[in-house]
Amino acid sequence: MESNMATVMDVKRLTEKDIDEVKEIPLDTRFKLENELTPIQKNFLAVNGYLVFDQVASSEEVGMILSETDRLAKRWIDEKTEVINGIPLMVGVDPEGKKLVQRQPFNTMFSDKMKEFLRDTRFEPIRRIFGDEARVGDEEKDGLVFNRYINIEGGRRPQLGWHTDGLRDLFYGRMPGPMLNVGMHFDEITKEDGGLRLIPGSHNQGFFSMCFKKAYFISHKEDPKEITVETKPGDLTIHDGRLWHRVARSNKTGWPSLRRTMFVPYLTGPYEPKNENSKMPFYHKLDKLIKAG
Ligand SMILES: O=C(O)CCC(=O)C(=O)O
Ligand SMILES: [Fe+2]
Repeated sequence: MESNMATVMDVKRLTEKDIDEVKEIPLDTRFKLENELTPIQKNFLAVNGYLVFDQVASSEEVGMILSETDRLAKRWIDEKTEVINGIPLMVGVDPEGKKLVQRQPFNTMFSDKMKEFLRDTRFEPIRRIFGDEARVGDEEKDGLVFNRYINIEGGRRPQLGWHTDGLRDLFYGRMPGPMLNVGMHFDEITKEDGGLRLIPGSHNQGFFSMCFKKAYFISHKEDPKEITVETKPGDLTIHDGRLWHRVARSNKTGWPSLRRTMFVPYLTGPYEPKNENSKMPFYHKLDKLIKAG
């Protein structure tokens, strides 16, 4: 097996025949997660920059995560917590006017059940995509983040503008380090529900277009090359940290527009854990200034 992420994700490692084979596969394919990623799945990831796996978590596990993340959100609102390990909680309102945590970081550091779930052997093939030295980054960057999007008048976060998750590294003037963002989805989402839009293959770009292709977080414009990722509760998605994506606003309003996801990075390179003394990173200050989403 390949030993590092740069090799696995590099489309240059594929032959023309491999690439032609991938181009035959529909972009909305829902793959099955097994003990090992198949060569086709690895090639699809290298060419397109993402994979969608059909229902990797059971309905009991989906229920457990929703109740654990609700418990944490309630606790943080009751305790008036604003920042966790240097990362701000994003708090908006729900359709009844109550506080709604729309983005909460580091969930597994406060929930043993979620921590155990994240380390289940079924996720090992994803970790091993980059070789045995790769790790789940749930104590680094923003940890395991849980998101709640809702479309209501004056809402804080009905959508999220175009971005790549490697933005943080770009601030330091370097190409982002290898990163795979692994997501779980908790609602039945079709195109009219908004949801994840991504541009297949856009991870295979240079530093320049990663910096300037679109206005980070400000642009919400539909792209002719974008695809919609439709999901069912328990689906797992993975995408390269360099892939351009956004979250579109739902056509519905109020509770029917609720969309919940969670994301955690898988990383290689130096281990950089966060704790309660961690400083707020510059990109989160900027995020507040430009009112991302
Ligand atoms: O909710 C999603 O599907 C994507 C969220 C996202 O792209 C992000 O938080 O960086
Ligand atoms: Fe993202």
